[in-house]
Amino acid sequence: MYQIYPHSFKDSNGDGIGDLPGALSKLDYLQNLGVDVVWFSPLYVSPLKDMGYDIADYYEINPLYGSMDDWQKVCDGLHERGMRLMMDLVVNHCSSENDLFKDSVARKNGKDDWFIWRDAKKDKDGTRCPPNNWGSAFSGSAWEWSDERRQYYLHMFEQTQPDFNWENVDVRTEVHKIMKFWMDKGCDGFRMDVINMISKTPGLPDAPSQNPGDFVGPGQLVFNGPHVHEYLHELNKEVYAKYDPVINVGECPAVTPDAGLKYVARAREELKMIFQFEHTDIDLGPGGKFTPKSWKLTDFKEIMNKWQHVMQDGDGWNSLYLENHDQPRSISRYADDSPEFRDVSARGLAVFHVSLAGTPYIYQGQELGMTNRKEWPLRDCRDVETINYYEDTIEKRSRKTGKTRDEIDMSDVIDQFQKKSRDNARTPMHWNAEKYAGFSTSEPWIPMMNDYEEYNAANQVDKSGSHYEWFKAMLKFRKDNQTLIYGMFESVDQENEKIYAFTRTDKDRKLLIVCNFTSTKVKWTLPKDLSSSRLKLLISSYKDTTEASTTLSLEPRESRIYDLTK
Ligand code: TEU
Ligand code: CA
Repeated sequence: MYQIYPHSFKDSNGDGIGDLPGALSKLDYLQNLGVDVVWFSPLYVSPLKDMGYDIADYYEINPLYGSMDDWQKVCDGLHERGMRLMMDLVVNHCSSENDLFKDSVARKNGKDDWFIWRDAKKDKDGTRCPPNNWGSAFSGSAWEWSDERRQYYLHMFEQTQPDFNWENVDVRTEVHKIMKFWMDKGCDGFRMDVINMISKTPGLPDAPSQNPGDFVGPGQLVFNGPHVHEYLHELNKEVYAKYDPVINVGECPAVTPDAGLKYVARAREELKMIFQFEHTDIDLGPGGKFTPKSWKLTDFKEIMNKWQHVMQDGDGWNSLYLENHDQPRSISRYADDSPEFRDVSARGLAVFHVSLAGTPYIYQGQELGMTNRKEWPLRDCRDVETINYYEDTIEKRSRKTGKTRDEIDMSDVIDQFQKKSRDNARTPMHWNAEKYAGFSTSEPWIPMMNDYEEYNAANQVDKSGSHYEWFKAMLKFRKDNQTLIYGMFESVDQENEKIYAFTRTDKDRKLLIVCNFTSTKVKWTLPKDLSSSRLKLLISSYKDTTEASTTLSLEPRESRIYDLTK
């Protein structure tokens, strides 16, 4: 799977914003890489408060990206090349500019009950306040007052992203209709945004809170709610089951492996895959993603290995992602983006990524070895989550200390933006070494990385030893070695803090994958139960290794695959 973030992929008309004709011109690039399915982040009409995850019209393409005709050309172009198209479906919420919401505000056209409306509460002084203490994912209360309707509506994300009331069967029927509309045109399935948030805890009770008066994330009060499986089973029956074959993946923050399996276990007929968040929440600090938390390799292994086991034991299937449009770049987060180790990190991670059980998802630029930007001063930030967090934090600090904005030290926050901001993934794709990296002929909507002259597609496609060619080779290796697709996963030496090793076994072969997750050389001795096997080296992310003994000397960030059978 390959994810395109349309705003930043390829601009065709020089307005600094990626678009569908741009994407159309790059389909050969994707086919050549070995991609089977392309997932587009939202393309629909949107005011772009949350970059298209706020949909104003589910049945039209955003004119910034082109026309329905352009969409059809991309869809057909993918099919002609043997690839499929996965759209992004954002139906936990829409944009407040959507007519569905406007009608609901006005209590018109039977839409009264399509969103989650509640009367105000009154505090001690009789001042109007929100119905509960839930905080939105993008700072502040999760409730917004409508003067017109004289009620609050729930928005788990930005205030212009009202949550649908899925308990209303008309809402669910409308979602089915939207899906069929696109699938009838040739779309092959959907990545379903925060789909485990569609059923909220009845009564919408307050979340437990240390500081009364603060807004707090409601956690399990909004995730994996009492009706979520019923709604997804119904959706499967009404839509997916009528089209064959289909693809889908549900985005599910805050799921444990056991809860996650319930969405994808084959017999339950809900979804094919989910995106879980445990490995991306690994560095989530006590105050949320912009507060730091250190982690050890064994923490990472524990998470990844748990998911591997739960899915294979429970007849489910994993999605495998290390980065996406919401996450920092994987080299910067899980490996080492310093000049010396960046390239070996990219190569080593690619081997790791394709060797786990599940479907690998590549995010645009990952195949070129793109990293986080080195700094994100506030003026460069574009993401609503990032900007709101800054404003919320500076305001809280100012209230607490009585200092003015200029006097407040925000360097810790700016430092965290460099590590975690979603803008890291959203810098324009690097196509060549020309100005604006061949992404556009005019200044892009978001600052470029400054390393594009070296890290770009023109430098890499068909250039032996490049990241693109390495990724391509790894995807091919995976397809040529079915053991990596269907083989059973087993962890090896799980307590090791430097080496991530595991085996994949089917009836014909046993493969051993060994990844050095440090930037130093590491010697690793095979555990006893494996040491009697004969090792045949199949892959090393370094050029000249031939080593095949029971004690291995791994180079910094090196990954290898051995055949243990022959
Ligand atoms: O993301 C859901 C989600 O959990 C993220 O918002 C997460 O809280 C945040 O990105 C962590 O930094 C999906 C989309 O992928 C995201 O782009 C949207 O902003 C969000 O839903 C709302 O639609
Ligand atoms: Ca454009």
